[in-house]
Amino acid sequence: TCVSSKPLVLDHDGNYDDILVLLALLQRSDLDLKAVMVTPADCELDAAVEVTAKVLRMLNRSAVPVLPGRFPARYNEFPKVWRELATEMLQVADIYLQELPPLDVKEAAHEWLERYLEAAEGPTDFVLTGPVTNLNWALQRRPHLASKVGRVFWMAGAVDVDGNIRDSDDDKPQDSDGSAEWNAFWDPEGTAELLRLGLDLWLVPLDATNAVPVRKDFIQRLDPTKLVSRTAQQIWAQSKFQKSNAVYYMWDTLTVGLYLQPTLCSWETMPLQGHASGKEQGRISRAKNSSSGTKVVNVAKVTDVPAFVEFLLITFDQP
Ligand code: AGV
Ligand code: CA
Repeated sequence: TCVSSKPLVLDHDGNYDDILVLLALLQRSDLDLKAVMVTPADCELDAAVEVTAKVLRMLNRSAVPVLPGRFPARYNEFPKVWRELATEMLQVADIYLQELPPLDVKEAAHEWLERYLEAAEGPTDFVLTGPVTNLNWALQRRPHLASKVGRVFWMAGAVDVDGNIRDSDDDKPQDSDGSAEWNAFWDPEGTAELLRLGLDLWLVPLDATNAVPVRKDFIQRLDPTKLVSRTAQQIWAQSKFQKSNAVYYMWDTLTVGLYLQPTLCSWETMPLQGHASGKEQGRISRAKNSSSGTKVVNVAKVTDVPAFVEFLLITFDQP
């Protein structure tokens, strides 16, 4: 680890694009990945933890701790068919072939995080590609730890566009008006609380990710002679979404791309609020002004899609 490398924590929730985010971050020698937290939201936790540990093993980074999130869904469970996708990824050849000693994790993600931030000297960046429950828990309990938090890139919300919780076949989210995005919807109270903290928050909502559906030509351009590109290609090749009409977006991969290169899109700075309950629970919307306890956030708007796709391919192709 070189002196100038940036400390970073990833908190993901085990879906296809979450694992692609992990692959992308591990390609960067300028980052010091301190830990990977896995939130039990859009995944089966054990499978997602195992995929994470095997990817770290594959890229010779077994020393990076993998911490399971121990807060279950309070109200809004993700659809089962989506949560099963982490198990599918365990079948991907390059991941499957990794031998792992039995995972023996004693510490929960939120406990590790509190301990880590207490001990940290400088600020740590966060890339969050699932709900924000762990980070919010630590900061609600120990508000002074906010000074240890650097830039926070979070895939969540639908500010000026429709939400996506109705995209599931389940008719379960009935008590919702459909305005929320899933990562925010899973923990509406945590979402509302986090937005009030005034962090250096860079939000990547559906407003931006709607422009980046996963396309076949992108999958075909991944170079099968390079380990990480091949693994990414295998993940897409065996995925269920390829066989259905469902649209899968580069939600989380856009978020990591913008973390690594913020100039790939335009940003608008605005006061935002989260809706903690009722039909709008999980919704993230523009607030009238920043005086009513709402804080200003950088929100991703319009991405240079070809430049982003190039960037992602180059990142995955690094030897
Ligand atoms: O709402 C987007 C978030 C992202 O973090 N996740 C998937 C990404 O990892 C939830 C989600 C929305 N639609 C989905 C999702 C779908 N069709 N399949 C799986 N997950
Ligand atoms: Ca995710």
